[in-house]
Amino acid sequence: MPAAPATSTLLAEAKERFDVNGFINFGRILDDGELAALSDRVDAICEGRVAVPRDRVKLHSGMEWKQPDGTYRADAVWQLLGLAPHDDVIRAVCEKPLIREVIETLLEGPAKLDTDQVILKNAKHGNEVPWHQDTSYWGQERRMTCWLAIDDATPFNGCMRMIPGSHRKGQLAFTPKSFDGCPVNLRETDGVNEDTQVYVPVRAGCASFHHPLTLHASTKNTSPHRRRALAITYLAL
Ligand SMILES: O=C(O)CCC(=O)C(=O)O
Repeated sequence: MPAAPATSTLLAEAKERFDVNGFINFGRILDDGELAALSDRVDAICEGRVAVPRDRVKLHSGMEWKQPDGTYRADAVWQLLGLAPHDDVIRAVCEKPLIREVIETLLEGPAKLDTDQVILKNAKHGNEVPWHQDTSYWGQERRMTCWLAIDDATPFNGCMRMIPGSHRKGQLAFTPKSFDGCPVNLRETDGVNEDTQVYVPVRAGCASFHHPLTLHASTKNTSPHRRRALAITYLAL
């Protein structure tokens, strides 16, 4: 299925919903061919068939990537960090004009590609991501994230949860927190009330966009279906 053209009406409606909620489920970004190319490239990197700098491939703690027989264990990988400068397929997706157009509409001005990460929740063992605001990692610069699903993301395999309107609360207190299997300390916002949370399922090839102050989280993947997403962040110029 092709991505719909971003008409000015579509973008204006997206901006209106975004300003109220702090996120939008935008719809289709990649056509079927682009999605298949991205999915295959992520598999090829995780399976060691396409080389990228080793320090960009992040592993679950306690798991080895390269096995004694020389093969790679793809499900040891939980994150591919900052691959746009190193991989043409990932870079082409990150620089897709439709993504820039939506982001520049939401930010109300020009922006440049800042970071990219593929976050993998492998079947039955993907990590939990605690409630957080992206500003607790980055500070208050004006950024926008496009969260592009590579597989269908559902409440069963760890889609994002968000708290509508939380982007208007400013920076909230947070605490570093470690999780089983996750080798880095994540930051958890203190005392989040989940009563108004919504699940944000996203079909493969589609994307949500979120404000850096929006409270969001995702649960573990306890399902047999993997959940991979490419989170692309632009910085306002
Ligand atoms: O993919 C996830 O589960 C979390 C992603 C996230 O926190 C983000 O893109 O800011």
